[in-house]
Order: sequence, then C-alpha cells, then structure tokens
Amino acid sequence: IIGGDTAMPGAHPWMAAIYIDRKDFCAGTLIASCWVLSAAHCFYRNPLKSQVRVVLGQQNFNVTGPNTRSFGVDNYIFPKHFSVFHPTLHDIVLVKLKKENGACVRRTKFIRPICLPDQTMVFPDNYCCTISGWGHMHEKVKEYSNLQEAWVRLVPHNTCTKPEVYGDHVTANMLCAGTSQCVDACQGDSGGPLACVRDDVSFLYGIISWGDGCGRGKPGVYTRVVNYMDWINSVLKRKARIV
Ligand code: 4AZ
Repeated sequence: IIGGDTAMPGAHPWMAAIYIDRKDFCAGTLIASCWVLSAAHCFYRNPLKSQVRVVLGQQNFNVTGPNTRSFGVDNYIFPKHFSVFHPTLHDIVLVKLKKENGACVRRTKFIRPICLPDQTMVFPDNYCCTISGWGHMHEKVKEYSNLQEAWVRLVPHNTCTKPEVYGDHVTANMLCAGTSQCVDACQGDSGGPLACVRDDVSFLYGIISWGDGCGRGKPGVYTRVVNYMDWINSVLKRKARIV
C-alpha cells in the first residue's frame, strides 16, 4: 500500500497473508471459517497445495506470534471462465483451508471473516472504501511492509474505461478506485480486500487485482466481487454438503 498508515492490530481481522512456493506472496480475505478469497493471478501457475501457507491474525510480514494462526491449503478453485491466458479477466480464487482437529478458523479478537455483499449491493461513485495489505510502499522499493491501510474513492466506471485511462481493459467484472498519486495498492497487495462500510459493517466489495504501476495517478483495478456471488455461494454450499 502506498500512502497508507500502519493498521492497528485487529483493525482488519479478515486479512490473510498467503505465502506461495517460498517466493510469491499475496493477500487474501477470510470470508468463512474454512474459506479465503484471493486473486486468481496469484495461483494461475498452479502452485502445489502443500507449498501454500495461509496466515491469519498477522501484523508484520513473515512474523508469527500469539495472535497468528497458520493453515495449510486443502484446495483452490478458479471460477468457470478463468483462463491462464488472461489471468486478470476473472481475477478471483477461492482458497479452502485445511482443517485442524476438525475445524478451520476459530474467531478471536484478531481473526474474523468479512461480510460478503449480496448481488444487488451497490456503493455509489466516489464512495470512500479501505484497502489494506503488506505490499510495497513505493513502486521502487521491493520490500513487503507491516500491515498498511488506506482510503480510496470508487471511480465511476465510465471514467475508468475512457481510452486515456484503461479503455476496454477494464471490464464489467472489474471496478476502479483511487486516482491519487499518493494512495494506491501495489505489488504484494494483490488478492487483498477493498472493503466498503455500510451501517458499521464492512463488506468485501473488491479484490486488489492490477493497475498501471502504483501511485502514478491512474486508478487501481479491483475484481467486482458482487458479480461472482452466485459462484461463491454455489462453491461454499456444495462443499458444505459434501463434508
Ligand atoms: C500488483 O502487481 C499490483 N496499483 C497490484 C495492484 C496495483 C498494481 C500492481 C494497483 O500486484
């Protein structure tokens, strides 16, 4: 995150740190006891499940402590239309955590799922939402950070699809937020949440996906979670029935 502030411990209790293959890193968002949502482009190289670790309750990159819990991965599932040739087109993946002693996540002060929006939920243009993550704090500094948070405004879709912004690279399954040169998501924040608050409840409205660099003045692009609610609900229900 560029231009954010250090988050208070427990301020984003749904944040998941996803360590992939000992070298790649992404964020994710806890949405249910055994499920984390992340960005498909973090998984499109098909990492071995045994090489992926998901850490919840984490504050500092790569630091575990009394408030963190670490999980293995049972499975990860791409949406039907996902293609490895266009990994940001449907940039969403469901990661199923491995149960330990018959359960996945136990809620604590530092670990709690976020609410999912329903399909009809719309936050208005220019609404302020938060992004958070351990990603780079400057485009040129290739280091992960302690957990950062920042506010960004939702950018009108027809602004983001203007030819001088992103044109038709931004599809109806994406949304844009943040136009400031000071505040943006960056590498390592991918997969993490764009959370919008209504009546004191945080909803997962977007997943950090891509952009023209970081903090260059163009919006960040996010996966539009509401468009995938049918798929998410069907996978979570299906798995619940089988188990
Ligand atoms: C990335 O490389 C990335 N400024 C994520 C978000 C943005 C840019 C790059 C948005 O994962």
